Amino acid sequence: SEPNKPLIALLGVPIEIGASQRGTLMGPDALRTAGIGRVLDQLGFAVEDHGDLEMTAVAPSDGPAPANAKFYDDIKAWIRALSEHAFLLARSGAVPIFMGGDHSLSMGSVNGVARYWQELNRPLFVLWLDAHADYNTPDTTETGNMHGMSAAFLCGEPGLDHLLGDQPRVSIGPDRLDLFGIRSIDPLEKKLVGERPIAVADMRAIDEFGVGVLIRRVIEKVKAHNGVLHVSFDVDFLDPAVAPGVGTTVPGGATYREAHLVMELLHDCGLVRSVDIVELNPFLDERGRTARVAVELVGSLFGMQITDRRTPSNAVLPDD
Ligand code: B3U
Ligand code: MN
Ligand code: MN
Repeated sequence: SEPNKPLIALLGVPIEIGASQRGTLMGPDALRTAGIGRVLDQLGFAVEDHGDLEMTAVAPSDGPAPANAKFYDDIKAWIRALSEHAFLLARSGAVPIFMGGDHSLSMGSVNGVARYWQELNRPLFVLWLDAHADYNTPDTTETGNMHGMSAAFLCGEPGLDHLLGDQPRVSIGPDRLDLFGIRSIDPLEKKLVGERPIAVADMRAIDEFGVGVLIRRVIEKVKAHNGVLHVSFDVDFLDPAVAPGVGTTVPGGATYREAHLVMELLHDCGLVRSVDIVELNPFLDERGRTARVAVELVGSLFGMQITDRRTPSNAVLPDD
């Protein structure tokens, strides 16, 4: 790769067993077909596609599988491999983009990058763009699907304690998690989120204040702590009319324009160091629409602009 270009590392994580519906294993290839590499290349990045993470190893049975966590042993094998890979990609100086695959993969991607940033003494913040809170534990879940547990696991909630085996578990504090766009939450999950210092921008807040104000609030918090940001983008954050290719669509999601503004503001802040794109299910998509929208949003997240001038803003302009 060319030394003077910033580096983006793409890694496919074709995992589908954390979700209720099959098909997210096709997500990485759909994103490639929709041109994720080409878009980033055109934006001036050196793009390395590391292919798909392969899962051939049989999961070691170290410790009993918790009740209410479906496919625990297989997901455990994925998460361990991915966490190590994510750590190495972050250490390589690249901005990794983890292409899912269902949202259980974030247990590995975020743990791995968090391990890297911890070594550098930079706090990692996580922005969870999602219709769901994904804050279930084996004790609170109603489905047993592990894609609904990833945010809770990352905040150190108990119940999946042996998932990483010998690997360091680098929990992010719940005060460093922002749930953004949520509109579906289970009763016990809601109670647990309420007991934690988690920032929540639900759709009610988005309607009242708009995504601009709310995303700037997230960015200011990260800046105030000299932190960096991981964006975990579940495509069901988007309204089903924009993004039908998801197993768990929930009405009333982010519009096309809201989502682009979120990504543009995140780009301008210059603090995003890693990204997940999860839950894209090409089997349920309509003529590639959802994959294409996801790639367009990645474009905005990495600097695509309508004009090459700064957009007038009612807030403080980003530093030069
Ligand atoms: N909260 C439910 C539903 C769900 C969570 N994440 C998705 N669906 N995609 C659960 O299964 O935990
Ligand atoms: Mn999710
Ligand atoms: Mn979701």
